[in-house]
Amino acid sequence: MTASLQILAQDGKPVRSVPELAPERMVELFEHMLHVRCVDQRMLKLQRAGRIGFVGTAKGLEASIIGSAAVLDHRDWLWSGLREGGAAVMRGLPLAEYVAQMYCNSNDTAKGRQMCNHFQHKGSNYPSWSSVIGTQIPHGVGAAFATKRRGEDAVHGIYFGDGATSSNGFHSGMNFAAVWKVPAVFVCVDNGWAISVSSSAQTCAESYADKAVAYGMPGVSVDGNDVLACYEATRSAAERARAGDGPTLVVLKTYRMLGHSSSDDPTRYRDDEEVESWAKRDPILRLERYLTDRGVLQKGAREATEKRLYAEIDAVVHEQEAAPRMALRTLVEDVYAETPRHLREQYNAFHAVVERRGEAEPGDGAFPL
Ligand SMILES: Cc1ncc(C[n+]2csc(CCOP(=O)(O)OP(=O)(O)O)c2C)c(N)n1
Ligand SMILES: [Mg+2]
Repeated sequence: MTASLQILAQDGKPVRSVPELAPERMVELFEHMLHVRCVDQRMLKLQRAGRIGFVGTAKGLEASIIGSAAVLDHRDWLWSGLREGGAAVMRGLPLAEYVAQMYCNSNDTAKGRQMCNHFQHKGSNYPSWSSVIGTQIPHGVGAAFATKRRGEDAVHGIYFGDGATSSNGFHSGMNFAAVWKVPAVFVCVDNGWAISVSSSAQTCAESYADKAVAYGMPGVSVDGNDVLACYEATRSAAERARAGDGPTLVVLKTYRMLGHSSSDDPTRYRDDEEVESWAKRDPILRLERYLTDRGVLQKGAREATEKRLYAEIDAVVHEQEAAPRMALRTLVEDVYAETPRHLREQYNAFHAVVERRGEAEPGDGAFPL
């Protein structure tokens, strides 16, 4: 069985050599992790207040998401599972677009066609989420194969959860990736649960990393609450992929601190003691301790950063909440070069209902038939 890589113990003390990262870079990682947590916290409040429809948080997973994605550069691609929106923000997805997607307003680049909390960003090679579990795995492998055939040097970070390892996409993706030796890093964020199915009930294998052996690629297990270990394991996997040596499976063992989503009540299927034991392994606190011990972070730095982040996030939220909603006509206007009669008729019938309910806005008017 593969031993789990750890660099920092929970008290912040290194247990092996620390990756060569400038102190400023470590502070950046710390701030990105805090950003993920602050954004989640705000989104959850907005959802509870009925201002947005749905949220799935990454609380507890910040080290896994930020530490691994920090390795990918601007050439690279990030194929998301369900919780890497914060990594996309770190890689260039503007927070305004992130929040617009939450509101499905007129600034939403998915044009309100996606469920909220499903992001995409062309500028940073971040394809649209699919919450059909595991489908991004063969998509990412296909794109990585294209990269290889074109002789380009991008690496594809393909993310998925523990639950997704039971999907057909996992098997076919892993198999093709190894056979074709594509430049991919498979990042399995094992967060303990797939909705109400515990990670230990998901597989009979001793470790998720062991699954790599059957496909003929290396598999590594990592302490997913240790941002430096996540960084180091993904860095060497990405280096291997870029050198043309093929894919690696990196398994980040962490814990989903909150429910599966804002629609879930985890107290129905898991014990408080389990959650409390993971609260003691908080990934942000671990890096904070390390950086404080080294004198890189001063006392009170975290509070000051949180204050600044919340102010920035709130400003974006206010701006996006005030933005107009996506025009209703876009429902039928994007499909054909000219909207055909049957779609115009359907739209007009829909518009009549909206008007009757007093919810029509200027510009929503019926099509001439
Ligand atoms: C093909 C498919 N089956 C079932 C679902 C319902 N579903 C949504 S999320 C989820 C669990 C995913 O668990 P995991 O892969 O561990 O990701 P996590 O939510 O923990 O990040 C399931 C079963 C789905 N979206 N797609
Ligand atoms: Mg999971």
